[in-house]
Amino acid sequence: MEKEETGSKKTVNVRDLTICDATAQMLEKAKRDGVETAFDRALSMKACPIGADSACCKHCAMGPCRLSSKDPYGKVGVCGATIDTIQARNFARMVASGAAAHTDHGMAMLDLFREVVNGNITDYQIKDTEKLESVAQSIGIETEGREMKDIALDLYKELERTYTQVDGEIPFAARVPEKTLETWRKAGIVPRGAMREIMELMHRTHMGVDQHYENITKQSSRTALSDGWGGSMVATEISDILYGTPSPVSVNVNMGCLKEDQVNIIVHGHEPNMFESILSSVNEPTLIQAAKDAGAKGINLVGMCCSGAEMMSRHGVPHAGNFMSTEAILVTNAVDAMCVDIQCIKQGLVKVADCYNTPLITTNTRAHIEGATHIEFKDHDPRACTDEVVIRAISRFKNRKGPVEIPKIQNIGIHGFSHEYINYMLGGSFRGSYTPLNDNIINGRIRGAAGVVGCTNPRVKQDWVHVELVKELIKNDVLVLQTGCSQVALAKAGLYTPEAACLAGPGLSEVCEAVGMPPVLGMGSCVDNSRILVAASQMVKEGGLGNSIADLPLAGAAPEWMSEKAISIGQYFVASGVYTIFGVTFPIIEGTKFHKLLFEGLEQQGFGKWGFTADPYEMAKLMIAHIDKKRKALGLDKGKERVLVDMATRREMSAA
Ligand code: SF4
Ligand code: MSK
Repeated sequence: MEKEETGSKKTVNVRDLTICDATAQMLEKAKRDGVETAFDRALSMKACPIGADSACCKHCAMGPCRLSSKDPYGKVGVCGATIDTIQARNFARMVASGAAAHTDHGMAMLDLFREVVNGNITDYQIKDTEKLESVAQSIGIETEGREMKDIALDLYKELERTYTQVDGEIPFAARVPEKTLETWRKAGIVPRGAMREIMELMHRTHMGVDQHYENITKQSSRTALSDGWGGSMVATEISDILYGTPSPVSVNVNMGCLKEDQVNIIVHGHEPNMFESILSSVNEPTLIQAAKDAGAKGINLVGMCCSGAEMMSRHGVPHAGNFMSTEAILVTNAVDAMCVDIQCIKQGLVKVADCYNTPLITTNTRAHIEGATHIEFKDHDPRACTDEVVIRAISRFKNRKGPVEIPKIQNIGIHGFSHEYINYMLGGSFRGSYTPLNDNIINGRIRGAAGVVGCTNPRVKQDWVHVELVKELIKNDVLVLQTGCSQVALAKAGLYTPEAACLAGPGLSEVCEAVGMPPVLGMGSCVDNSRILVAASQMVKEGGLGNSIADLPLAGAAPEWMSEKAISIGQYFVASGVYTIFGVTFPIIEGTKFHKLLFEGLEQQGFGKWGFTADPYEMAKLMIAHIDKKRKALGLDKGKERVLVDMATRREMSAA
C-alpha cells in the first residue's frame, strides 16, 4: 500500500488505516493478492482542497468558478456569486441529495405498506399491530374499536402527506415538542411535504435564484426536517409495523460470522424488503437441501452496513462489518454472493468481487452497477429474486476456487434498542416511561445523552474516531445512542455487552448495572436516527429537562462521516435543537459568514449548532462542555444529588 507524497511513494502500514483487526488482515491479503480497495485509492488520490472547502461552483456554464480558500472574499464567481452563496448552495445540495435518499427509501416502504394493506402483496404482512396503533394514535388517528385494516388505510393516507403534501405541516410534526415546533413555525421551516421541500431547494440553488446564504440555509433546514421527521421517520415506523419493532437481541458481529463450510451470502444496502425476503429464501427447505447437495453444511446469511444493522437489530442476523469493510470481506474468498440494493454500495466492489469469482448482484431498479449481475427485486414477487440469489450462491460455493481465509474474530453484543424498548426497559411493562432516564439525568447519575452515528471513511483510521469518542463519553457518564456503521464499529470494539459498563463512569455504570443494559445503545440503521429524535421528544415531554429539544443535555456526532445523507442528518439534528459535531472534514471555510451562521448563528435563533473537529478527545470535550452548559441552564449543575423527583417537582422544573 503506497501513499503519494510530493512525488515520492511511501509504504503505509495497514494498522494505520484501520483498528478493525479483521479488515486489517484482509487488507494484508488484498496486498498479497494484488487487489485494490478504497483504502488504496484514498492514499493515492488526495482530496481536492478547493472542493473540500466548497470554494468552487459548477452550477452553470459561465463557470465552473473557483474561489480561493485562503482569501475567500478576494473574488466572486463570473455571475458575481460570493463565497457565502457558493458554500450555502453546495451545502444545500448535499442536504437535498441526502434527504432525497432517505425520503425515497421511506416512500418505497410506504408503497409496500399500501400494497400489503390492500391485499395486493401477500409475501409480507403487518407484524406489529401494537406499533401500528401507537403510530396512528401519535398523529391523531382514532383507533378505539376499529378494524386493523381501517386504521392501516387511514395511516397510509396520512403518511402519504409526508411526501406529496404541498401546503400545511407533515404529519409527524405532531410529535415535535411544542416549543421546538414554535421555533420552526416562527422561522417558517416546518416542512410541508418532502417532495416540495427538495424541489424548492434544488430550484433555489439553481444559478441566479436564492443568493442569500441565510435564506438558502432556512430551506436547507426545512428540507432536512422533512427527512428526519418525515421520510426517515416513515421508513422506520413502517418497517417496524411490517417486520416487527426491535427489542434487545444477542448478535455476533465481525467477519468471523462467515463460515468456511457453508454457503455465505452477504446482504448490503439499506431497504429491508429484499433482506426480509432473502431471510425466508435461506430457510426454504429445497434450497437448504440444494446447498447440502453441493457439499455445504447449510446457508449462512450475514448483513453489512445499514440493512445489516437493521436486520441485526430486528432479527439477530449476524453482521460482518461496516462500510469500509465491504471490499475487504470479499478478499476472504468465502463470500458466495454479495447482494446489494441502494446507497453506500461502492462501485469498486465489482472489481474486487470479480477477482474472487463472487457474484455481485444488484437488485434494485434504482441502482444498477456496470459489470455487476442484475436480478430485479419486485415487492410483488420477492422470492423470484432472492431464491435466484441463493441458487447462484450455491453454484459459486460448489465451484469455489483458491484458498479461503476468514479472520477468526466475532464480537457478541446486545443490539435492538428501539425507543419503545428503552421506554419499557426503564419504566417496566405496566408503566413504561422515560421517567427513570430523566430522573437519572436530573440526579446526575447520567450526565446527558449523545447520539454517535454515521459512516466510516478511508480518510481517517477506520473505527478509531468512533471508538475513542464513545469511550470518552461513557467514561464521563454520558449515555450513548447509536445507529449505522458507528454502531458496528463499537460492537466490534466490544462495547455492546452489559460488562462494558465497567468502562463507564460511576453514575452511568450504576444505572447500566441496575437495568442490565450496555452503556451504548444501538438503535439500527441510518434512517433509524429518527428513533433518536423520538427519544429526545419523549425526554422533553416527560418533564424536568426543559421545554424544547434545544434545552436537553444532548449532543450528536458523526465522527467518520462520508455521505450526503450524513449532512442531511446533521442539519435535521441541528434544526431540531442539537449540537452536532462532524469529524474528518467540514465542507466550509472557517471565518466566512456562512460558517458563522452554522457554527454560532443558528443556536442564537433557538436551534442547535454545528461543530467540527477530527480529534475524538476534543470532540468528546466539546460535547461534554455543551451537555454541562445545558445542565447549568436547567439548574442541574449543583453536584450529583441523589434526589427522587416526583411528578409535581418535575412539572415545576419544566415550567421554570
Ligand atoms: Fe460561476 Fe455563478 Fe455559474 Fe456558479 S453560478 S458556475 S459562480 S457563474
Ligand atoms: S450505511 S450512510 S456508510 S452509516 Fe447507512 Fe454506513 Fe453512512 Fe452508509
